[in-house]
Amino acid sequence: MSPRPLAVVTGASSGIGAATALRLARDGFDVVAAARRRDRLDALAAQHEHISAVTLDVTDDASVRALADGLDDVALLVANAGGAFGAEHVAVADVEDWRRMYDVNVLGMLRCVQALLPALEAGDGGHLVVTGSIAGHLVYEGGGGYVAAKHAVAAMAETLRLELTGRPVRVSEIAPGMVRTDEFSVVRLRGDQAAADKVYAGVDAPLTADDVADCIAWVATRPAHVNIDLLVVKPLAQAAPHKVDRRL
Ligand code: 8X3
Repeated sequence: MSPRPLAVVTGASSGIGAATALRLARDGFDVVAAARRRDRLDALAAQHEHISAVTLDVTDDASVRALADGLDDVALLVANAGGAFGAEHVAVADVEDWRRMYDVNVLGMLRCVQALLPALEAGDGGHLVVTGSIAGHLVYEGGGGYVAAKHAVAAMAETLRLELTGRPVRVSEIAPGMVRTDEFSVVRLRGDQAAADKVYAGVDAPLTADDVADCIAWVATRPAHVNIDLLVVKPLAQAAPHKVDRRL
């Protein structure tokens, strides 16, 4: 029996990352589920024999190097770690929030790509799938640092695709719109659960983490010569970040 291809998923302790790790394991990958919160990763790994947990902080060079050490043939890197901190207008935004968003979303992806690129190129080649956002392609009031960071993620994916031409590494971006997860909006809105609930108020069916995992799995399982550059996915109720059908 041929060995299962290896996938590394960052930000795998919750939401899209956790759903993607589970989906890829079910689809035939060996999955390294990497994130900061070890207890959650262990609970995820307990759900499937082909998921192993690795503690990872994408803002820490040494932590990313430790992840890459010993991984010499990676078929798929899902660079998913990220998040939004704050929803203030640019004029009053907190510089520290912007710094953190840039560090996690942009530099975190950069660190992981640099560390794992040799392993992605090894063997039959590899595939980098980055979790972007519609916020990487459109802007909206209050999007501020998150919009800026996700634009940088989209730009990095496109730049990498150019720079890796001729090398055996596909580069894809998944750009979801409204996804209801336990944490994304609560973290963005500084723990205010009521405000987070309002983001999805009256929306018939926001995307789920499983919906996005389904897109990632599809992109990752096309034939090796097929590169899906960008997959934008939104719920039926959402035409744009601020154009949402709400039945209130
Ligand atoms: C999250 C989508 O619309 O909140 O990545 O920016 S949005």
